[in-house]
Amino acid sequence: SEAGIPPRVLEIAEGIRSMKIRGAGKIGRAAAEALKIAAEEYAGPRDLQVFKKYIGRVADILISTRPTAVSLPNAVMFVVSALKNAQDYESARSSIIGSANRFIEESLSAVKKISEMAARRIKENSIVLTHCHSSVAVSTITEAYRQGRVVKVYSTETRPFYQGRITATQLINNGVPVVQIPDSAVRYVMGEVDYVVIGADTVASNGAVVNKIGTSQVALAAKEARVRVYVVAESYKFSPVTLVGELVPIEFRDPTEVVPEDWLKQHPGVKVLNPSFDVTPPEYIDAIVTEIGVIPPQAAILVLMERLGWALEKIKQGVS
Ligand code: RUB
Repeated sequence: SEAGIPPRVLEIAEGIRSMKIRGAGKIGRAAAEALKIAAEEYAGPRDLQVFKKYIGRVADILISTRPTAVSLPNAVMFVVSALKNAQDYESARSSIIGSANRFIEESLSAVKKISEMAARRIKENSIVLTHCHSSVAVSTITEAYRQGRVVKVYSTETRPFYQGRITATQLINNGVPVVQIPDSAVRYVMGEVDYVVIGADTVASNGAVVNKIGTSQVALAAKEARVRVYVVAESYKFSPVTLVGELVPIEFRDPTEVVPEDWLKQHPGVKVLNPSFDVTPPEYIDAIVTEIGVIPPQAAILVLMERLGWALEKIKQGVS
């Protein structure tokens, strides 16, 4: 139930659900921010157990907004795990606020580190293709452009939600020459491209990358043309539960994102499928750049062990 939960917290949850807040990193940071606000604006009894239950409810509301990006449950688990050692209500409340701040800070510094590391892997005068809108990819490409490594960027429009327009706008505002192409033109331009740089919503323990629908098609065209594919992703986009065989849930969104409602009504026999993400197998990815280093996708398990040990402990104990 949403009773007693601050309106600003519910607003953030709704923002994630409606995609006003989108992109895996932003979603994770927004969830941490929501938990922080929830702790700050808590108005219930000053009782540890009651407060823990309340934070649990907020966590559930946030996690239920969108299913695919693991940055969301990872951010929530990171913040909430601060409750573990709290002896009383006061320390519980301040540890939620403290760990939310830490998540946000570390996330932003990871994005910066990754951009610097990934930019160095792009040779001078390169042409880069990116898909959807990834803040880490935009930041990497911008950094590489400033170092003279990128001369042109192909940005796919990314139907049906057109996140590619956000990418094109941000790149051009950063001074980066950008060419917007329809998704169907990816193979047509691939012969000219030197690198594909994309973000991730979730990285599985076998190195498979879940990202915006169409990413696997981009990777396929890149492999055919022998173009390198770099994934830029913070360690909290790695999914602990995939280690024990869980699949990454793929979000399906409303048909009206694909065709207008009127048209659907006029063509009642037509079914519409709108998967929001797809899976790119590790064989199609040359490297994943994380804040702890550049790894081949097959080494994803090392990132999980180094960074998400706390989550692995929980899995071992059978708690989710
Ligand atoms: C966004 C998307 C992005 C990743 C990474 O999907 O697939 O590539 O989330 O983004 P949606 P970032 O628009 O459906 O949220 O690098 O900003 O975390």
